[in-house]
Amino acid sequence: MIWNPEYECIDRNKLRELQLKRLQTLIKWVYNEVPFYRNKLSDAGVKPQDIKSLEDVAKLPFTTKTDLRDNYPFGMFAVPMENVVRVHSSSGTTGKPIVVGYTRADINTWSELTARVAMAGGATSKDIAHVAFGYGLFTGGFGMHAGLERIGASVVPVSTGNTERQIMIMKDFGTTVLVSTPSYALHIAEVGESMDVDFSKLPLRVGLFGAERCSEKLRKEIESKLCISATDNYGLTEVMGPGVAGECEVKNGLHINEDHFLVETIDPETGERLPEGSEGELVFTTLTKEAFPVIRYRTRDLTRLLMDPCGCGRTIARMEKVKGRTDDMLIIRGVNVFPSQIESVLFEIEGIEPHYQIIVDRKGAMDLIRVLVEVSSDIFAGDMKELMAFERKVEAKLQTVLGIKVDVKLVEPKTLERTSGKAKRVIDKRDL
Ligand code: DLL
Repeated sequence: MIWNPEYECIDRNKLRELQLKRLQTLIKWVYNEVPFYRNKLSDAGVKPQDIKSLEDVAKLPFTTKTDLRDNYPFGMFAVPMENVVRVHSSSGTTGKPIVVGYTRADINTWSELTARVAMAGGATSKDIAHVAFGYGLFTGGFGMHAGLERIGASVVPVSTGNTERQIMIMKDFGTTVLVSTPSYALHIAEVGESMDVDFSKLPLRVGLFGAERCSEKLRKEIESKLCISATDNYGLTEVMGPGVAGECEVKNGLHINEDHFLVETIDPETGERLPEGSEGELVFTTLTKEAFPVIRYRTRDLTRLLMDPCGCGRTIARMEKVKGRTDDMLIIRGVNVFPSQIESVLFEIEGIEPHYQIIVDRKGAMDLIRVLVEVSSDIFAGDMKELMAFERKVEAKLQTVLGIKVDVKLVEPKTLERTSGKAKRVIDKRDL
């Protein structure tokens, strides 16, 4: 089902007209209201009246995470605080967090957009939706909550923690939709198994996942363990939170809410705009946000844009699943390694569980990379010689794909840390 066919299935020429009108209004607005943008535009020699076509967006300077940090906490807000009705923030591992604000109209737009992705993923007014994203400064809980409520689902705001209790609630309430990170959904499946819960007997049918990468393989694994159909949802605090893009039931890319966000992909090295279909860094310009608009925000997320029509009838563009982040990339002895490459090798090997951790360290001038990976209890129960042979096999596969030697250590099932939020897959001790 489509929540808002007028916009989700809009004629693309009409969409471009709408985007241009909104972009022009936005640039005038930030030029007048946000000193940071006025200075940036002036430095680039751009005046609001220079934006005559959508392509002119390329004349605008990029905004980066550092810009947002430098203006911590409220320096980039485009409205007075009295018009801000909500504040969220992204945690970030180092330095100050990013703080974003929403006006009443922004909150209204946000729930419209999370309503769209929730419905695209299969949720309806008849559902009982269990939201296991954190409610707090993180945008996941409140963001998805509002959209689900808007479509008329019965929302259960469970938030994070106490997995056994969450499973009890799911059983007792007859939950039909689970909203969480994919890694937490997997953890729910695991804990459920240990509690002898038969998910095929529960009414649970849909998973709305997001906030971290979920490979096709992992999706299938969760779908089969929880007996559901799962979709991938993408968003980021700086641009809004969840609701930026989400998969429909065709599951061939995430539909971007283009009437509210102008999307581009760029070469992360040169900043050049890439043609449609080339893989690059996603860049967003918000077209309707009032309190915290961003102009050409560099997400550091890598993917490609798909413009061809989708079987679901939506005309808005899609992005492929995020492949990784530019700042995810590890440089190990001069070789570029993406954690997603390691994951895809591991997940192809029979007997490996979808739980791993990559540890990078340095000994003298030498980078060392070690992958801890859980294996099925059958394999772990085997004799030492077999285990070591299995380790060597995984190491050889990784070396073929990555071109460097990786040290693999198999660990017992359920020993790596589980999280109710985003999984932490990489520990880079070289930064400490
Ligand atoms: O994760 C917002 C969100 C909440 C999206 C709930 C979907 C569902 P941040 O905490 O600011 O916001 O993190 C944003 O997480 O730049 C990506 O690197 C990553 N990310 C988010 N969704 C996906 C996804 C929320 N579906 C950062 N696939 C982004 C891969 C994702 N990465």
